[in-house]
Amino acid sequence: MKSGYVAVIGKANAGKSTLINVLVGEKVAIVSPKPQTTRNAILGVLTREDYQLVFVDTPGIYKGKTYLADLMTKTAENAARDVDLILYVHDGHGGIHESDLELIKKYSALKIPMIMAYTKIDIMPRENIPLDVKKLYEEGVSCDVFPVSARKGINVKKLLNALVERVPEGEKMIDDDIVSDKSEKFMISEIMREKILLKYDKEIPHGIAIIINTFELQENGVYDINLDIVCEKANHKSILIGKQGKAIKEVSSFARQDMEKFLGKKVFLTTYVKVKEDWRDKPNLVKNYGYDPKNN
Ligand SMILES: Nc1nc2c(ncn2[C@@H]2O[C@H](COP(=O)(O)OP(=O)(O)OP(=O)(O)O)[C@@H](O)[C@H]2O)c(=O)[nH]1
Ligand SMILES: [Mg+2]
Repeated sequence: MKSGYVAVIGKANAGKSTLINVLVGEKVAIVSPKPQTTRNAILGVLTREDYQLVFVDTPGIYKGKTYLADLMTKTAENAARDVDLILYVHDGHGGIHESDLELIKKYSALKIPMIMAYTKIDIMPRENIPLDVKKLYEEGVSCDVFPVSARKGINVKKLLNALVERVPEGEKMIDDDIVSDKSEKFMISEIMREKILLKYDKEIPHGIAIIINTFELQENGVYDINLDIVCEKANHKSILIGKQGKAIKEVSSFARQDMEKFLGKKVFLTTYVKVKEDWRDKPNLVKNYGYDPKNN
């Protein structure tokens, strides 16, 4: 059979996680319109009779100013080292900039086979696609470029076939029924973070960490989940909570519904908002909150 690791690399917000979720056929990574949604390297596994692709979702490349942002960039760079193939994701509707070409060249220099997904074609003028692809080739991009839309499922199958073709012959690496390397508890904390990314603006969601205190299936079949939402400034806490707790109630309710869907069980969710001044710049806190440079 064909089998291999595929690192999914690209700028922040390019559409990497959305594409992986579509390729794998299950939601293994959260998605939001804000850059820096993904913080860890997350495996998404697609197993069929004759192939197994293990996708490594990575934090988008983004020039951040915090220790956590640097760590995320390192996570992405490290993920691209020991893989069989790189799937470079480019946001087609965002145009082609010098910074895109630089990044593409940087990853091409690793001498690992590469394929490019030129994504979000559903929200751009069709006539720009061949012009952009031509421009990429003229600028020295040598890998195959696949225009796709993850949201509308356009050309995703074609891209998948190409990925399978490019990975080596090998053994199955991961059991059939496993789609992600992350625990249910991890996914629960990510669902909470996703809802915060969707609801709040500016720096607030980027300064959030989720700590799960309790994650327990009770005898009555209801999950008891108790978590802390850690933010980095006192004024962020009051915005998170909102007038008479309205904002936090709303976002917790959205999160609970999604958690119930994910777990297939009722959830009793309790959330607390806490402040840890500038935790994103404090390596020990960053580590405590699950972003360990060694395991990332
Ligand atoms: N119209 C359209 N939107 C898309 C498509 N793919 C992703 N998006 C949107 O683009 C935004 C970013 O998507 P993500 O999948 O979170 O992007 P990412 O590259 O994983 O981002 P980071 O984790 O922050 O690096 C979200 O709002 C998605 O819904 C697509 O094919 N078409
Ligand atoms: Mg992502």
